Amino acid sequence: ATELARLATRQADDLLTPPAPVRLGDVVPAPEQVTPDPTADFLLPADAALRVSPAGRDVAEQLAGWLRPATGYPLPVTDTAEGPDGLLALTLSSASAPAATSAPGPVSATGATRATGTASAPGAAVDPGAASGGAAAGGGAGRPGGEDLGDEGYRLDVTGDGVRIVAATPAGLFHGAQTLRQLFPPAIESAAPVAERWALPGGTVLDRPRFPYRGAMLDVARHFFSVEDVLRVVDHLARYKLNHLHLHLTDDQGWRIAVDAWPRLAEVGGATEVGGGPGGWYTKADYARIVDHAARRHVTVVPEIDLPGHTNAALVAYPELAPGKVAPPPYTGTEVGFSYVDPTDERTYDFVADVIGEVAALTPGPWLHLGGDEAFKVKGATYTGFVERAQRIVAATGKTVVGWHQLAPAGHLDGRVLQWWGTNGDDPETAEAVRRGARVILSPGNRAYLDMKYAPDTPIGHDWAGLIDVRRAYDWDPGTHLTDVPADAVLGVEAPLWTESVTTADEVEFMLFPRLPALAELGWSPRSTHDWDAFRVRLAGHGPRWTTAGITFHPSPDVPWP
Ligand code: TNX
Repeated sequence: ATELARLATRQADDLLTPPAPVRLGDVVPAPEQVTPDPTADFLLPADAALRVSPAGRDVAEQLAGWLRPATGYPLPVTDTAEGPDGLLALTLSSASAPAATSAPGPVSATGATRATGTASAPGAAVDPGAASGGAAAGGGAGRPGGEDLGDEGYRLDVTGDGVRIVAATPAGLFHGAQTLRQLFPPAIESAAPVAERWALPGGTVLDRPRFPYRGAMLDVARHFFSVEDVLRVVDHLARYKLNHLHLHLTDDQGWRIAVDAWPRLAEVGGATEVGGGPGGWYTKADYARIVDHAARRHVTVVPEIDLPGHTNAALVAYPELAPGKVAPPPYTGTEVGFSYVDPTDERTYDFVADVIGEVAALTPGPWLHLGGDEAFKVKGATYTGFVERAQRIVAATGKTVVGWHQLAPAGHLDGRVLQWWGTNGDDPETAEAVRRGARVILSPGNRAYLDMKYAPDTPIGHDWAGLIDVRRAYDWDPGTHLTDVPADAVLGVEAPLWTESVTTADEVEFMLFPRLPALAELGWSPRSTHDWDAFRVRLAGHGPRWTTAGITFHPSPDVPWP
């Protein structure tokens, strides 16, 4: 009789238990496949532990780190070898690994590995030339339960008995852990313990990215941002499964990275910024901190050295690089297109080789960005000749060239990537470069530019490419945006934040949120999930998370915030 009574109370409890407040389908970016099971909600108990296979340990530690402050639970992380599955199990399954990238290690930008036959720098073993953008990256050998999770995908199961994340790689586990984080009530973002039912919605999420390259750019040249500010931006990218941070390290107003062979670049060229502020620059140790923090979050740093234009700060430091060999005055305004390094002097190519060599050595990722934009005073064959030499210098370091789409007319080089920032998708020059083998990253100025104002009254930002509120940032398709550029030539998307008018970390966040999650969804989610009406509602649920986390955002009228 007591046993019966106990069962009856338990059933009554189950009936009275409110469902988890977040629905399984509320995730941003939208997962490939969501199968809710409302009978299988899970309530995190105070004594829950995370069980993880050794290669997933770091991801489990990060997940526990996100959950401990608000829950106040200890959430110990233990090895799967030490006992049965815990309530939160993170498992790397080599059976779900893509053909060649099952080994844990630096996140690959592409998901495919092949022998290049050319000398590769350590850490550049993954050949971006093998990427097949568009389609889910990764060869796909094993398929547990018919699933090919690729090198960034994961499967998340929430049942009444616990939570399980399975992936083929630490990157996949990490993305799964970010999804799980979003399924907790928004109070999970609190830095201090909160009394809350930590309920998760039951069901299964099966998820993989649409494009292998999903990124944002931070211009640290127009205004300098501290290492701490940059690390915070990395964390924001990682929340939304973006996997590249492009750092615009050099421009007219400042040179931000130490170069041993040319020390005045940073010491002199780094001392200015837009508006006359103090500027600043990263030591190699500073830069390594950014790269390491990003790598732990499965974000690859893409350094940009902008050449041959946007170089006034370098010319101030080394007049020998300037046409006419006369140092220009330091520049703290916001015009573009007036400066360039002397393309007719061999010394310039020594400079390029030294800088590119040192920056490549700081870069575990496969990419090196050469800029190439708005070099209005270096024209025709002089421009393409300079770019072709610079491209070869990059290739000699084992890195793959990325550049703004102005690089298009220069000779093709294996694997090179053009970052398209135009505002009219009819661009025959870029389409022709693609026919010769180039791939593209899409950053349309009138869709993806995070320095554009949201509305006429936005206090900072530009409007030369138009106003971009959330709907405009969301409603386009990277796969079909450029005329005569097929989806399989699209490596991915990137949202650049130029900082002529952006001076503080709060202002960076204000310009990122909520447009960055919109771009993240374009890069990650299958096109079949694209739906503005559904997206704006899902996005709305993130407002309270940002508020709780202390993230500044633009309360866009496009979004029905709660
Ligand atoms: C154009 S986009 C630039 C930048 C400016 C930006 C301002 C591109 C490759 N070059 O130098 O900061 O416009 O929106």
